[in-house]
Amino acid sequence: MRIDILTVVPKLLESPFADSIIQRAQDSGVVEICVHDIRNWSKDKHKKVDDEPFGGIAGMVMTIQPILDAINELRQQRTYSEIIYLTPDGEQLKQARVNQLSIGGNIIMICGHYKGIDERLRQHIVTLEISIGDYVLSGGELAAAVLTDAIVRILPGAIGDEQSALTDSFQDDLLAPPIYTRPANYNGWEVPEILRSGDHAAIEKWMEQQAYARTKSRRPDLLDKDS
Ligand code: 6GU
Repeated sequence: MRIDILTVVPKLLESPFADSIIQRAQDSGVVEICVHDIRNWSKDKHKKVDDEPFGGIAGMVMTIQPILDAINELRQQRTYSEIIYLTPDGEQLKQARVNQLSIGGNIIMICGHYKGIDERLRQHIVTLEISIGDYVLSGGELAAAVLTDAIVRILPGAIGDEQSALTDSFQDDLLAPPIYTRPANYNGWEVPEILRSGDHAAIEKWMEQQAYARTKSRRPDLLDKDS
């Protein structure tokens, strides 16, 4: 899979992909993540990528030309299944959408800045709009990093332990159960006896019960939906 991210602040996206699972996924060829500076496509002599909104509204809007030229150049090189615009008024990101994107094809992400991008790009070019929650960030970059991380970590081969991604919170609309490691007793804080029993069937059942109880108390909304 290839993910191309269009931004006016590429520096913001250097470190999120430069370590750990996401770096390893790139090294092993599971994914190619390319961050592009939208200014490189600007035909303006000062490399401008924004302009004043029509209607006498305050703030600046990202113009069509550099973004569309960047997308068209990328599209000449390969096909893309989604052109995603990261925006607070987009669809709120959930694991189901992440799963779907991870088995789809290549993705372009557009990071908005200032007041956002010209509406006509959203109408004619963007295929999916994503928000990562009901709060406002200063740009779409951190949201693009969140979305990319969530997609890449579940790509086949990204996590060494293939079981691991499937047991995440939210994969089955349940939160993850509590988890412990050595020592079994830390200054009187005990690990639950059952986890040390060696009875794998009983442990499995306990973990399911814990996951359910935790979901019921913390996120009851997850239990009474079928989306
Ligand atoms: Cl995708 N962008 C911005 N600027 N703010 C957000 C967001 C996106 N998702 C939540 N807040």
